[in-house]
Amino acid sequence: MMREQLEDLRTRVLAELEQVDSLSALEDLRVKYIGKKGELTEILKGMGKLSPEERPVIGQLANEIRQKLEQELEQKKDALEKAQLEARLQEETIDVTLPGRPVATASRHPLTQVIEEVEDIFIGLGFEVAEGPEVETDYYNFEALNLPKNHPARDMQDSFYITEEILMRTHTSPVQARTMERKEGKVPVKIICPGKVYRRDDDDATHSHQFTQIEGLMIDEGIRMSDLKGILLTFAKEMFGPDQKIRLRPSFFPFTEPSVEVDISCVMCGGEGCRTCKQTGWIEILGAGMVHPRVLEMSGYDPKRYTGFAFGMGPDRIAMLKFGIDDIRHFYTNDLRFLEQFNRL
Ligand code: FA5
Repeated sequence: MMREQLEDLRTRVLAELEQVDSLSALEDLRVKYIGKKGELTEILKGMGKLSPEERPVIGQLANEIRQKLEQELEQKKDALEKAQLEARLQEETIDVTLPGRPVATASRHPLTQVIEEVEDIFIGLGFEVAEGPEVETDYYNFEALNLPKNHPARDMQDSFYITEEILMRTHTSPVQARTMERKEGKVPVKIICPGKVYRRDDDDATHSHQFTQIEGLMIDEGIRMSDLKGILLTFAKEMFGPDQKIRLRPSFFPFTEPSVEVDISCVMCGGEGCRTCKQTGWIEILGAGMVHPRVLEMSGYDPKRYTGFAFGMGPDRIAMLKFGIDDIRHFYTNDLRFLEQFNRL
């Protein structure tokens, strides 16, 4: 009786196993028939009723059947797992002949490119790069540069004030005073300082309320105006080409005496006269001069012993000339169509 039950169980399990097509169905089958509470266990509960002669025979048969079924189930499991892996590999096959998706790469902003080019030229001439804060005190932005409170020349550079004494710097010149203080009267001082500056200017094609400047400062014994001219001419030739000329026009800055505006021969027409240079053949690129004795004195340098020159240029305008850009606002509106033209891969 029990023998038939066991053999019937084996036949059924083997037949059902044929139909199983998933790992979860296989597990269900295992639990149902040979699991702890499965049908085999149920049948074996009847062992107690068997005669002592029958018991070992049936016991052995039950073990054989269990082993056989476990083996069959294991084999089926391997087969199913293999098939599943195959299917997955098939599904996830990569077609290496498909064109790749382009990787979006960032590039350096055109202004950064120009600033770095200017830095490289001056580093080649022995200058060091210095930096200073964009949120500046009235003292460094104006007073230490010989622009006392209520001085009319302050009108040339209206700013954004945070408090009465703290403002967004209007030029990079405060770094001059900061550097001289840091150097504690030692020479030589030879720095250039690039950075952002802010002015309450009306925005138009050539003016922005936030723009960049690069300050230059050189102090030592015996520095003369001809040194300034030589350095700036070298810079202009390096930046715009060997035929560049420069022109110095008298001007006024409270922190330099004498002061000049420096023009380069027009890079568009070579000095012939065109729209860009308003038919003059010249384009203004920076302000400069010999450091005012009072500025030297305020920052701890003896003006009887030391002299120096300083200049401040606008890289925005230089970049406009270099790349032929007609509106300064393009630099600050973050339009990728504009910026991507300056990718250097
Ligand atoms: C100054 O800012 C002086 N600190 C420069 C200087 C330094 C003179 C050291 C002497 C010694 P100015 O205001 O001219 O000077 O500005 C210098 C340059 O900044 C200009 O030639 C121009 O290229 C640029 N610039 C000025 N205002 C703007 C603006 N609103 N938008 C874009 N560029 C500007």
